[in-house]
Amino acid sequence: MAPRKLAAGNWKMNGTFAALDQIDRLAADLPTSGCDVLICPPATLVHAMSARAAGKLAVGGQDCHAKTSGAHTGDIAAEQLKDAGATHVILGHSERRTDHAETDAQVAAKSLAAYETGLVAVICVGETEAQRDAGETLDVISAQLAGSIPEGATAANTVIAYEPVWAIGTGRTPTNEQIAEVHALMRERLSARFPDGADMSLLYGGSVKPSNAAEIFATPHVNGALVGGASLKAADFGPIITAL
Ligand code: G2H
Repeated sequence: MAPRKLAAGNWKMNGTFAALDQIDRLAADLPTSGCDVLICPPATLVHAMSARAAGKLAVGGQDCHAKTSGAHTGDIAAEQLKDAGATHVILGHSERRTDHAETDAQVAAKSLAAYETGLVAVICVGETEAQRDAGETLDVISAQLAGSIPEGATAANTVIAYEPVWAIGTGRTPTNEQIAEVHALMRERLSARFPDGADMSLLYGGSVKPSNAAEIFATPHVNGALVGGASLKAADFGPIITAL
């Protein structure tokens, strides 16, 4: 099995019910090219979006707790996301790692909770600008992969997103050579550790937009994108999906 192509949108803390109009516009124009399309809205919109998307695209959460229930004010369980219609959940996004001090071990525990619930974990890794400048990128990515992906990961339950922290929401993107270097490392590490690691989908994320999507998608081992700002409007996300 070859890695599946995936165009994933991460709405972050953006969007109210009115934004679901974008889903209607996007769904009306989706290519039938065989790539999967996923949108991860704020938790408040997961249920309504999945009803509105009605099998045309997948809907996911942006985080889940490692536990199934309990006294965890403000958190959400994988089962609750699934109950609302989610099929995926983003885990270990750099904004979670920075704003909520999430560690690799916590990301791995959350990923296990996703697997046990039947959600696909979209596990994010990425270096800071200081780490890249210090020549530590490949070591950082290797350590994050080792620590954030639990045993039991398969090509069916796991997608990996490489998101350089310095490229997120900045309009800056790595060169194709830099993306290729990291994606080749990820493919090598995943293939060495998991029986079907060669088939796991690998996404690039960080300032993907219609004007750079095709070039990024032409990079070896890039099977799609995790798109933030440009996923909020169908007029931007649509061409990115088409480029894949
Ligand atoms: C990186 C990305 C989506 P943006 O966080 O995960 O956001 O495309 O806005 O850089």
